[in-house]
Amino acid sequence: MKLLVTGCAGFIGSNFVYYYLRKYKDSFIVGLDKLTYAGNLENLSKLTEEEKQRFVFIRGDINNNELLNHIFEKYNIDVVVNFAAESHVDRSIFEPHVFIKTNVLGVQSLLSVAMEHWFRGDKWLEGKRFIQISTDEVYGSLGPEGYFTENTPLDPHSPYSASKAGGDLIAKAYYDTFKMPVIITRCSNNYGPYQFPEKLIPLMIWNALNHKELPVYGDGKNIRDWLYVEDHCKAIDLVIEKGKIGEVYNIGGHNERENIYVVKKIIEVLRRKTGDDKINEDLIKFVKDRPGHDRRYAMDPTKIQTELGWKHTYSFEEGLEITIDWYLNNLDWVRNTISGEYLKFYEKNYLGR
Ligand code: NAD
Ligand code: TDX
Repeated sequence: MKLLVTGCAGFIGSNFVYYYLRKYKDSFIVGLDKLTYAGNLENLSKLTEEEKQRFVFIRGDINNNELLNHIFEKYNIDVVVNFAAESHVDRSIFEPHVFIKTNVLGVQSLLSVAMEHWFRGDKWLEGKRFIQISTDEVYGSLGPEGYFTENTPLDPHSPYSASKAGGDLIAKAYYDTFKMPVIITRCSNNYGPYQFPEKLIPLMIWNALNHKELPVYGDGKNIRDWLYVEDHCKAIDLVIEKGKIGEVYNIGGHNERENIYVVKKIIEVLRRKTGDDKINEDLIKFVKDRPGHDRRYAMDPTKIQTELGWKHTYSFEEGLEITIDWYLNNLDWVRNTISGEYLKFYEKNYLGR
């Protein structure tokens, strides 16, 4: 099976490349990534020599149809897994246009090029799949009760979630109109190794280790439904194998936590692991709320559980322990990532190959 994994140098994309190459020894992945500030090839530096034989990296934009055509022609792609996106809500408030460009127009480019190569005569080639990786945020915000199901109407509030909803709708339109083999997955908040330290969990870990303020938006009682990234990768694997085309699958592990709980838990675990008493709750600072801040996300994953047999394996507290250990063991990675040094890794190891 030949996969095109876009956004392969980002957080979830890189975790997925490891997961898939290790599980399927006959698989081959073409990884495409623009290497924005969030894409870091150091994330893939743990591939073994054998795995590197089954992985090709191409630096490029999902909006570049010429490049996409070249990739489809050269590699005879079976499955597209589209992780490439601008992914941070706060950034979308300041520069929405790049979100629309990648998360909406980029999806359309990928769909149209895949269609050009997969639709022959009057039918689709066998076994092709286009997996659009989306998010619970497209459903908007919940009150204290209830869950998002696949039938919950889309009601995005941030430029990020609106752009993801736009990508979903154009992907759905390719199925509705052309019967393209598209599947959309919507996952809740991920956490784990290689997450860029702008997102809540790695940001709090890094700031706490450096005795810097821990900025909690609003009253800290917004709720997110946390999923360890490996559980997300397993779900995508199942969707590729058994998912029904034209369908949407919600992914979440019933791990709802208030933000303030998450921050206090990080402090507790970090202090225990480092023995550093300066890591304490005095570091918490309640700051101005994020504009349009969604109050609560919670996924109903019944469909993927009953139809595809998926189940999450890690509780939030288990996943957080593993994640904190990973960050403690990879402090240089964080330093490189936030200083921009990561591009040197690309220049040294990949340019001119
Ligand atoms: P990330 O920001 O860590 O990685 C995104 C990657 O896409 C980066 O490597 C970046 O360089 C690349 N990229 C950006 N624009 C590109 C373009 N135009 N062409 C090619 N590559 C480009 O994001 P992530 O957290 O790994 O998220 C991956 C996907 O999963 C996104 O589609 C996101 O919407 C979705 N998602 C994320 C979460 C989460 O909690 N992180 C939850 C649900 C869904
Ligand atoms: O400094 C902070 N303080 C704070 O209180 C940051 C960065 C965040 N927060 C809050 C905002 C959210 O309620 O923590 C929660 C989590 O924030 P983020 O890590 O920015 O994630 P979120 O906005 O929930 O979006 C994430 O999950 C869904 C990903 O970034 C998206 O890509 C994904 O689609």
